[in-house]
Amino acid sequence: RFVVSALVFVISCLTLFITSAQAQIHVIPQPLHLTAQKGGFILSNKTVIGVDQQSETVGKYLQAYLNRYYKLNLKVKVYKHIPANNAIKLITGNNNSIEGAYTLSVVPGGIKITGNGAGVFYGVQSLIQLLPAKVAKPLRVAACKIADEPRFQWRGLSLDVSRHFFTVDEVKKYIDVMAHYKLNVFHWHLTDDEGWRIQIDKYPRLTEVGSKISYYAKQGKFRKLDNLIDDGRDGFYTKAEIRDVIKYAQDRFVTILPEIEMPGHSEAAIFAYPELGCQDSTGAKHRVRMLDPSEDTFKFMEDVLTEVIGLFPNQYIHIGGDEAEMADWLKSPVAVALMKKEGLKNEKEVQSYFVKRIERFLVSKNKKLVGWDEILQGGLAESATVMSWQGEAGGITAAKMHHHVVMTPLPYMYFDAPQANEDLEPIGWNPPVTWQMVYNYEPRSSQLTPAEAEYILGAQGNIWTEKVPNLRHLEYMVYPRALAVAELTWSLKENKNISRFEYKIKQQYGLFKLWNLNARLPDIVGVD
Ligand code: TNX
Repeated sequence: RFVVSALVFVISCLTLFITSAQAQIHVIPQPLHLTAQKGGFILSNKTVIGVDQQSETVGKYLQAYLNRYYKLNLKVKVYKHIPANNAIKLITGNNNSIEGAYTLSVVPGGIKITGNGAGVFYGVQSLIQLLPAKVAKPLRVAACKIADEPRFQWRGLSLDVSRHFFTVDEVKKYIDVMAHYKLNVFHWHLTDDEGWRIQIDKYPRLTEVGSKISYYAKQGKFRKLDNLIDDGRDGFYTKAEIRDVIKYAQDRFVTILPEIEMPGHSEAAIFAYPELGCQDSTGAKHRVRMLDPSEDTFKFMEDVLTEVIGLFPNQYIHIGGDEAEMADWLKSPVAVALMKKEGLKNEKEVQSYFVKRIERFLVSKNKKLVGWDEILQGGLAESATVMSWQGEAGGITAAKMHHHVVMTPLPYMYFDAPQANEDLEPIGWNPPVTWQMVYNYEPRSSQLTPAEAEYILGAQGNIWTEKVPNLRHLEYMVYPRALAVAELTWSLKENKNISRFEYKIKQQYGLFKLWNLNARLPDIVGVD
């Protein structure tokens, strides 16, 4: 009996040892190659962060992170002039040309990260996940080797700041967490019926009036906002604030995709400039959400987009295009005259004309147009990228037409949906979307040939904030589902494993606490 008990004891010790070793080398999203090794590296105030010219910003980012969360004061120095030992070296350049690829090696003597572009930054993100989630002494990082690269170039997350406004600091925290999980496109939904959120110099009423919809609704001067919880939240970003957020995102290798909605979802803009709204033959406003396809509207949109382009350096601009109440145009003399002049057969062709004209304008400014899948109706603009939200059909059609596609289908990628049985969760739109449903989603549909599937740039989680009144609630809705988006867009299909992922998200709670992130706990809690 003694032998048996001794054996059981040895086996449990071994299991404990193996699992605790494993517990420290989990990373979200799952790296391409990850091997645990013996031993570990102890980080202290004597550790030096070694950088080159290109990796200096990332070095300073790591320095600030270690100071903020672990109260460490590390020096950043040029790596060629530092001792071989007790250093974290951030080296620009390796032989993997995929944007974001990196290597990370942790040995008892030190840490080395190599990569091009965002690669060094992503190596640092993996390192951050290897650190203990609590301020501990010694601060030990388990030895390992990682060689990693992303599967998709578009790893997105949206935020609707129209239905409820979110402050610059809140947006920065959102971007911070995205970057921790190697998400790289922040889709900023800046305008909608319930609020215009971006300063435009040429049209000051957009912010003077259009950003205060909740106020006007309370005054009885705007319709009742009964589709919004807490009646919305007013506010807007000045240009200086937008530039600040863009720089902040750039330092974290996050590209911002700004969205300016047209021709529907434009009630706030029309409230500020009523002459842009769709009018019937009596001149009365027929519907308040639709822009008329008038020359004044095109001039307005081109002016607005010119200022937006002046702010955002990235190549893509999102022009909305969803849920336009196109039938309204059939009662508008302006639209009817346009149909006659341009030989447009129906309202869908008017929408197509509208989007194509805006596309030509964006292309003339060296930008690429992104729109929701409704822009397929009536004929797709020549170089448009389609965001497929009403299921996958629009995206599949667009990919077959050799257009780029971002998959954001409602049944898997909508984080305004509750995360489980609706009775137990905060009120949301649509049937529940569990993190498991998100995790199992495959952006490259089997209906596409391998060549067509190449047009799928990636996928994105979307959150609409009609029912999301504040940051705590937002974080609850977005996490952990956004971590599933990170893994399905970054990691190879063959490298996904849902039970390991469940273990990993539980393991992240230490970090969530450290970051003060209000993520939803899955039903089995208890992993530290
Ligand atoms: C549809 S998704 C919309 C949003 C709403 C959302 C609610 C999309 C392109 N348009 O304006 O907020 O449904 O789930």
